[in-house]
Amino acid sequence: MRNVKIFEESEKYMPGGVNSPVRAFKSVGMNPPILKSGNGSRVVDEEGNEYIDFVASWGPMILGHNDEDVIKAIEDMLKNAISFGAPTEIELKLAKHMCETLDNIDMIRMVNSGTEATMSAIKLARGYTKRDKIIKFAGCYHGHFDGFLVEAGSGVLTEGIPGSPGVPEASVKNTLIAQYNDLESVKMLFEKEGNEIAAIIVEPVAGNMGVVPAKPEFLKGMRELCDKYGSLLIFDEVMTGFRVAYKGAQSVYGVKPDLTTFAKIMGGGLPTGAYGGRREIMSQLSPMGPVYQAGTMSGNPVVMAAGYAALTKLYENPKYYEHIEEIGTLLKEGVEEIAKEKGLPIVINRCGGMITLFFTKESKVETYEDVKTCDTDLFTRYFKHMLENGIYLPPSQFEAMFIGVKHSKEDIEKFLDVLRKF
Ligand code: KE4
Repeated sequence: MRNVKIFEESEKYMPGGVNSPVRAFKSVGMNPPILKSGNGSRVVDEEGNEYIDFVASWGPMILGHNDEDVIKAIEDMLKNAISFGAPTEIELKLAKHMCETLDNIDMIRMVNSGTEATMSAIKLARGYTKRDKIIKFAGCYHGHFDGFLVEAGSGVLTEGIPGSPGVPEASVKNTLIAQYNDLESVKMLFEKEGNEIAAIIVEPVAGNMGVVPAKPEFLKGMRELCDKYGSLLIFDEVMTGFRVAYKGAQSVYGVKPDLTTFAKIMGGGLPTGAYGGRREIMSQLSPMGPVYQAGTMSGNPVVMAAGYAALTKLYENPKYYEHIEEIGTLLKEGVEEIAKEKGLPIVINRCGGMITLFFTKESKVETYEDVKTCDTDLFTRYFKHMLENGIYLPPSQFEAMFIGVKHSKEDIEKFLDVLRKF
């Protein structure tokens, strides 16, 4: 009973026993396994139970746990450096690699989390346009920055919190809410106050209400609105970057954002984030320009070494994405077959290695309204059954599960067998 013993003691010293709310498994009403080790597609808890891991640290571990190249890069860097707070060559190598291998990044700034990336991108957009208002979408989550905690997704949606205490009205009065995949709802806001809108921030494939891919005309239409009103289009690719394709969702849709935010995969499993885009915008950032953003651990050499190892490995092995596409298709088709066979109300949305099984009677899930029709009690029963049978999933209907390079066809067959028993 080590899992319970450890978790109960954790609850004494850390609020909810965790350092990030979704990990507490509150929404599924159970104590979480305490994980001890990971290897490839597997994780093992403190009681020796092994699971096939479809959480992947909420996205970062696309190469699988204990990747030998990432580990070696970290070990080699540690021989010389942990942290200096000074320029290093390794941060240049990662920055240069991202600017050269991604399509719409002239310059990039490293930070320490996805939230830091998105809040900094918003500040930069406001500084560059000299406007205050931003548009975000109900059900999308861009981190815990005050200005975003309005009808957010992920843990805010999972916990059913309308916003969050501690966020003054002043912090959200400049945040306008539109509806995902509903271009009209965006157009209306621009017609009303377009010349005050600094930016739109959007998940080009939503992952935080569960996976809901954008309709192509939705993203294209927002690009045109931003061009018309002089606002910036920010793609939050914290989850989709290096996930739905190496070059992210923007390469899948062929829509060019002005700024892009990254995190998760780009750190190889260590804490990091970044934002980047057109030179004329990025050059507004201190010390080059007047917009101030800073960070003691930004560009940490050990983190940069891990990220550089991960991204170069992904870039040099395009067949990794073919593998993910192949087993992702296997999973989707298998789930649809079982749902039909057993009369299970499931809609499965997938984009690359990002997948969500929605427990809804609807025939499709394309909007936040569709998402809200889900039966979270049925999801909870599914979640518990899968966990008891060695399948480790995100403990929320409003999250994405992830498949990566080290997931095998056998892993997918096991998932489908356990689902069939459910
Ligand atoms: P972090 O600050 O948690 O590194 O990143 C915030 C963030 C920003 N943008 C998108 C699209 C994101 O998905 C996230 C964080 N994702 C959640 C999972 N849906 C992190 C899990 C957690 O909160 O523990």
